[in-house]
Amino acid sequence: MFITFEGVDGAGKSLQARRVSEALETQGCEVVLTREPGGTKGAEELRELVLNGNTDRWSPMSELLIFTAARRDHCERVIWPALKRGAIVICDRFVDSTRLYQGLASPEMRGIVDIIHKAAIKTEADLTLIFDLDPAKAFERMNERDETDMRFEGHGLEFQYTRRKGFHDLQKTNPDRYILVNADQPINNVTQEALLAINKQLDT
Ligand code: Z5A
Repeated sequence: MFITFEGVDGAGKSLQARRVSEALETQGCEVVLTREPGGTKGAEELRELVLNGNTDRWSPMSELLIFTAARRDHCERVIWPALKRGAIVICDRFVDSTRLYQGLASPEMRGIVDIIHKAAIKTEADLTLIFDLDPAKAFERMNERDETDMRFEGHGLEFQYTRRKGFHDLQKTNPDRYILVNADQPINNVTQEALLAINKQLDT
């Protein structure tokens, strides 16, 4: 089963990905926890390239191609082999982030993201948990920690509201695959809500 965690910056995806993975391992599942951009040596190198530097360092199209190259390597070396042997893969961001970051750069880009994804990757998650939080609250949480990859944070709060709406719209297109998780709760409650959605899917 391929599960992706999505949401605006600072919604709690990475923390919940670790907690949910640990809980599923305790249930006896083999879990591969990974992230994007990254997950392999080459993709982590591309991550450095794309997340650092000035906001205008790459155009949306260049970014899309770098993220896709990183994703292809990640799928070939980690995600596809793990899914083939029956593991649960939990990936902290995947193509829906490309849809909601590079894809929102212009109406034309949104379609191009899907075309490139279909040509180079094809794989979609079986289940996508969208960690839903007011971007202003997420921003407060992020301010409390040390940040090194600042390029995307430079996009500002307004973009985060547009992305949050984009995630809501995506959820409506396929409510069986996309589940909204209320990220505005104590950490344990968020983990329980996420686990409930995953176990429901595992049982079907
Ligand atoms: N990107 C893209 O443009 N296109 C793509 O295709 C892909 C990605 C795949 C990756 O950065 C960037 O790449 C990202 C999109 C872009 N843009 N940014 N920025 P990243 O991996 O470094 O960052 P991120 O994915 O946005 O994750 P994040 O900023 O680390 O946020 P998070 O994982 O959602 O949150 P967290 O680190 O788990 O939690 C944030 C803080 O809140 C932390 O101190 C927690 O302890 C705290 N927290 C978490 N949950 C709670 C609750 N429930 N209550 C209180 N405090 C909490």
